[in-house]
Amino acid sequence: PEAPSVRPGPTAPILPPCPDSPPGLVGRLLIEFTSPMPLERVQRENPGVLLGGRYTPPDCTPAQTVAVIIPFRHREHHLRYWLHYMHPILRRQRLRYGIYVINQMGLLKDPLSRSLSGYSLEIHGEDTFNRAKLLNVGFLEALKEDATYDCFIFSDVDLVPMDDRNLYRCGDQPRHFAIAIDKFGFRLPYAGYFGGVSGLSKAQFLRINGFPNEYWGWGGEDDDIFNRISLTGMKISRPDIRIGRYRMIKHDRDKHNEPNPQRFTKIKNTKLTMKRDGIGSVRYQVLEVSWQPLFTNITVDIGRPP
Ligand code: UD2
Ligand code: MN
Repeated sequence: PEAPSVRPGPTAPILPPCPDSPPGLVGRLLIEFTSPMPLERVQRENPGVLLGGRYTPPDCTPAQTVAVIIPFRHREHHLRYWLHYMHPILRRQRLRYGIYVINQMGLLKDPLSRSLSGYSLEIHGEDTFNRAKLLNVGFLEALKEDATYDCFIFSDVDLVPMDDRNLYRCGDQPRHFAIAIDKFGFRLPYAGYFGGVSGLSKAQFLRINGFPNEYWGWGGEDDDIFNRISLTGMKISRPDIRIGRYRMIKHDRDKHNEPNPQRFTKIKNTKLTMKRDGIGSVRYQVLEVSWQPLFTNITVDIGRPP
């Protein structure tokens, strides 16, 4: 099937550029994760969002087109809260955007299978998680759907901003959005912290050869990305500490995302590894693309650690 399109048709009126500071933002928001959040309700509350989670402001032309990329596995309950809070925020921010959930699943190798590839069609989700590789996949797959994406926001599924003045846009330097998370006492845990939610323009992302593919399991990949940015002479831009506040949904460590013991040595070698390991070398297999009402789900097999 054809990817859904949000380009205006030939008869669409020419709209003025969207303002730099969108009117109608509300500022500080009340964010809580207690009442259950059915997707039908989220859909009802966001009638302007098109199939695949695409949106274009009705009253102005945005300067950028933003792909929001979420690394994902078995966090449906978090995704429902994320969509509930984020769609209205992104709409108020007057963004043209699409939401891409990159769902890590594997194909079970079945030695008895008669298929040519030697793989059965059984999909499973039990290989070691790899957040940064999923983000690389999201970058490529979003661009396949819409070549006009020029800004990429990478967000954990469990992080919701507490202030809609934290604009999900790209600028002349890579942006770190989640700088004051409740679980860190609303402070930056360390100066080089780049985890949670970050944003790079297409050009900035390509300049650092994307993200590393070789961080399997929990931790270190965000520091490697920070290193890539510093090593290419860019500087991280951050919002005001009073505005970059976030709530993280409380959770335990997932299965198959154990802390990666190699992370400490790996982040010392970014300078050596970033040229060969990145967006230029990512290998994966798309298992399914499905355009849901509030997001595009891309299920991928990204392999397993060597
Ligand atoms: C921290 C960082 C995160 C990343 C991670 C280390 C914060 C707020 N976030 O998150 O950006 O650097 O450490 O890898 O500091 N996920 C799934 N299913 C899984 C496992 C992970 O969907 O089974 C996704 C999901 O989007 C999740 C994200 O990966 O939010 C990060 O994993 P986490 O939330 O378990 O790790 P956390 O909170 O320590
Ligand atoms: Mn988390």
